[in-house]
Amino acid sequence: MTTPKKENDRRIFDLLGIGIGPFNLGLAALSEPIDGFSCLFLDAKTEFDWHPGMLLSASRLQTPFMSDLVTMADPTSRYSYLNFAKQTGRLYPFYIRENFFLPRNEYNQYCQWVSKQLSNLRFGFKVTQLDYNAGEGIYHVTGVDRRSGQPQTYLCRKLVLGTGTTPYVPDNCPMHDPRVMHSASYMQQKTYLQSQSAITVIGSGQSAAEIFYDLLQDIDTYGYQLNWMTRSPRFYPLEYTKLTLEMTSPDYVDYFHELSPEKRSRLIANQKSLYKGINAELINDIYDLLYQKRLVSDIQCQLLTNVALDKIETSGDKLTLKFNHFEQEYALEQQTGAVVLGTGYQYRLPEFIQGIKSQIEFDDRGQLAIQRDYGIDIRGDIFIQNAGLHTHGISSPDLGMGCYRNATILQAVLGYAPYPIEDSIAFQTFDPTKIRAQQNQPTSSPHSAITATPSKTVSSAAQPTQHRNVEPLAALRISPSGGSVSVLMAPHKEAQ
Ligand SMILES: Cc1cc2nc3c(=O)[nH]c(=O)nc-3n(C[C@@H](O)[C@@H](O)[C@H](O)COP(=O)(O)OP(=O)(O)OC[C@H]3O[C@@H](n4cnc5c(N)ncnc54)[C@H](O)[C@@H]3O)c2cc1C
Repeated sequence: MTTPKKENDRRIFDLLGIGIGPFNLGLAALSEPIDGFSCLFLDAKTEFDWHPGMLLSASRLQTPFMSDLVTMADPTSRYSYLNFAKQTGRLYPFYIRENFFLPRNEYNQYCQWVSKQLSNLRFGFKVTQLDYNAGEGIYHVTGVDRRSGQPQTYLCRKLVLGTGTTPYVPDNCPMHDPRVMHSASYMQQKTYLQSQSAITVIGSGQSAAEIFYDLLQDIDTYGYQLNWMTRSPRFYPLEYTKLTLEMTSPDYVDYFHELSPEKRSRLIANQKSLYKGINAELINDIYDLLYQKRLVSDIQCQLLTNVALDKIETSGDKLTLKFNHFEQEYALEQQTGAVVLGTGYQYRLPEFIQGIKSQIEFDDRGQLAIQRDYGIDIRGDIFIQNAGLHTHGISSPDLGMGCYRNATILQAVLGYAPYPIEDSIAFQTFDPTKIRAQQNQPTSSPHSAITATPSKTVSSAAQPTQHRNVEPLAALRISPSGGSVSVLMAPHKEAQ
């Protein structure tokens, strides 16, 4: 880390990151080699730990290992997964395993390995307040050291909010009752859950499916009844076909961001199977395990779709769950010992933002108006990670697009692109108006062209010349189609 400059005996960082989940950890790893650029990343946790309540032994990443912290921006970085595998003696086993999808536990170990090598991270520091000194153009980031309980304030010129999403709990769920829990705390509650005579899992996303599968493995050992209820019309798979995966791309972000907020919100509602479904492989594993278990014992299992949870009654020894079946308009009740809510996660603007909220831009619906370069304020000083499902589309929570977003944020902060940014990778064209432009564009090479990217903000902090061996203001434009192949797709309609 480059030491922050001292002004009037105060240390002022060029950039402060709040929250160290995978996205800001990736930004820290990409920032560290940049000469003359001082940054610090803060996290309330005492160490990096990725969704510890969902580190099930059989779970794996839903994105390939190249969705690590740095590779898609800089494949030569020493913070890549492959370097981690090499340094920890795992490269050959990884090679022989021939599986792109890392166990979730291994991804966590990899991130912890990176976090231990970076000098620009500070754990155990919870940010509680942000203020802005307009005269100096400096942000004051105040928080509390969790070990000492002492307050401290850091100063910086730019900010990146990476506080992640929080578990979503429907209003009608009494979380004060210890028998009702969110999937985010599953591993901590597993022993308790397995002591119950009946367990109900609600929801049909990946987390709910993984928990159902995990509990199903032991159903005959513990003898509990296991129920899986969802309001979705079916246990639907995550769509993972290649032309659809092209919608997790800079091209699609461009297209999506240009649409009106109304159109974007309609689209996102129709794209659930692209980011919320269950791995098809896991759905089949669940089926096969149900089949095997039924062969050897009379297991008690109930799977029901189309049922919305109306109420959880907590009086009495058992919980009473009241559901409504959508299609039949039929009310049903279920007695159970404990409930696991696989109801997902949502973004909430952190409380500490209050002091600078007037500088943040919101749309007519009160949602964050996130700019194309992930900026959220009037000056272009504050950037945000993983909060733009409504502005940047399905790639917002995707680990595979983290490097792209971080390279884009760095370009906006520094005024030059320290890492080349691909702006066109898809074979298909999402925006029909671009076809004519592509046809008229001379391409020197069928696979690449260099375009200069105009910079929005020029940092007083780091200068292009100070950076290592990366060309300033260069953005790589890669078009695999070379302009000759074009698959037109209107994403709001089913592809035929
Ligand atoms: C169980 C699970 C599995 C997933 N698997 C995948 C996958 O395989 N592939 C994929 O593409 N995506 C996956 N995702 C989605 C992906 O977006 C998240 O996994 C990822 O963790 C998001 O990273 P983040 O950096 O936004 O935030 P988080 O990982 O949520 O981290 C946010 C951090 O901010 C800190 N923080 C919050 N408030 C403060 C504060 N006031 N002061 C200081 N620190 C603070 C928190 O302590 C936390 O460490 C998964 C999500 C879940 C829940």
